[in-house]
Amino acid sequence: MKTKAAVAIAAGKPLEVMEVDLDGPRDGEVMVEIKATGICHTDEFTLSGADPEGIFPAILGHEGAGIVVDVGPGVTSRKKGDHVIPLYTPECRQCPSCLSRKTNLCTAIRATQGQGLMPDGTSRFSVNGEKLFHYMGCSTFSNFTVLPEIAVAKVNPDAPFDKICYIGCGVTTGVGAVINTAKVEPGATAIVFGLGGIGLNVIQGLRLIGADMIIGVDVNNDKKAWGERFGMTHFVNPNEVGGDIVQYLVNMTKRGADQIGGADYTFDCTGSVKVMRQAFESAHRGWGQSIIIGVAGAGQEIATRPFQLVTGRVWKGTAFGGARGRTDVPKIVDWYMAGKIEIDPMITHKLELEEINKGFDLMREGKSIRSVVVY
Ligand code: NAD
Ligand code: AHE
Ligand code: ZN
Repeated sequence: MKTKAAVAIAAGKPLEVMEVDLDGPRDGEVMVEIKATGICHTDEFTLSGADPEGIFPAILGHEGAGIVVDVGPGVTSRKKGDHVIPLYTPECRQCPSCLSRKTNLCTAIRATQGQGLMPDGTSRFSVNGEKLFHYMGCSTFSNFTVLPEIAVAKVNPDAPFDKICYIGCGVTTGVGAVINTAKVEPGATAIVFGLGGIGLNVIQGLRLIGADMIIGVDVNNDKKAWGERFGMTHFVNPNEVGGDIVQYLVNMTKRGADQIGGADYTFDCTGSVKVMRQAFESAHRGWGQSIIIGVAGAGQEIATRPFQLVTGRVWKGTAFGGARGRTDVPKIVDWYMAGKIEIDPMITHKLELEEINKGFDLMREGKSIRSVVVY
């Protein structure tokens, strides 16, 4: 069949909206009509050429919601008409990682997914006979896409697609980093570096869990009001502190008789390795945990003095907020429907597919929290 898609022809080039060919679902696969998709910074990361797994021409997008319109042979867990969210972190419940109960990083299809292919090693997308690659197993910048059934979460059919698409990455990543990865406890102190589409969801996750002091750090002063809107208690612009940002934050978080500063939990939501170090070193001596959420480009490395770890700080990372997609994503949709978490105010722009490059520009300029393309 034919479908409309925004194609990433090459790194650093604007997406091109065109009609492409899409083959039907094969064994264990479903076809989904994508109704809405968010634009995440990771799409920009890959489009920029910084992603070592970046492969072109490809159909990007990994933050979608839609309806199952066709199922391939052998599909048992999904049916036509199901409302679903595609999962770039699938949940097969059978691989050693799923069975370990220690991680959400299902390995069932990770190898082919990273090569831009379906699990059988082929692509369902082409244009004029030329293969187009899938992206993160999702390719939500296409009106119709094909996914393995283990990579779709079935969700409440009353939930609006143009909001819950954000649960396909940003919301789950931010809230999940707090709940699943850091396991923040009520009364904790936390510092969130980068108040974009991910950082604001970390902040609302911290509010949900009952953290006391929630410090937001961003180089863009417009983000102060955004952070406060979702529960941030203090804002710091590192360019305005007139000294070392780590020392400044450590002083801000001093408490107790020994007056040792540092936060119980810190989160990098920028993708800058320099900021990752600042976040780590702002964690409390003895127990502070720092969670890396941001994704950094090929060749970039993190550094710190080993002393920082010797003295009890813990450096962790998280993908998709540690969420097990088929199990956890429907619950997060229900939390949204019950008013426990907010999404609507973070969706600052709604676009048509033809305007998708404007969505990338708004993100690069720091003018959007989330742009959502509605098909
Ligand atoms: P975004 O562009 O919406 O937000 C980034 C924010 O960081 C902006 O507000 C920007 O002003 C701020 N910032 C930039 N440099 C800074 C600095 N030096 N100090 C403080 N703040 C700074 O991006 P996003 O969609 O929120 O994504 C954030 C990062 O998370 C990206 O690297 C993205 O690829 C990554 N990400 C990771 C996962 C995961 O599963 N680990 C999931 C989604 C996104
Ligand atoms: N391809 C990149 C890695 C990018 C990355 O870490 N992606 C996150 C999700 S970001 C969503 O916006 C992720 O899920 N990582 C786990 C995984 O298996 O990819 C690179 O650096 O090679
Ligand atoms: Zn994302």
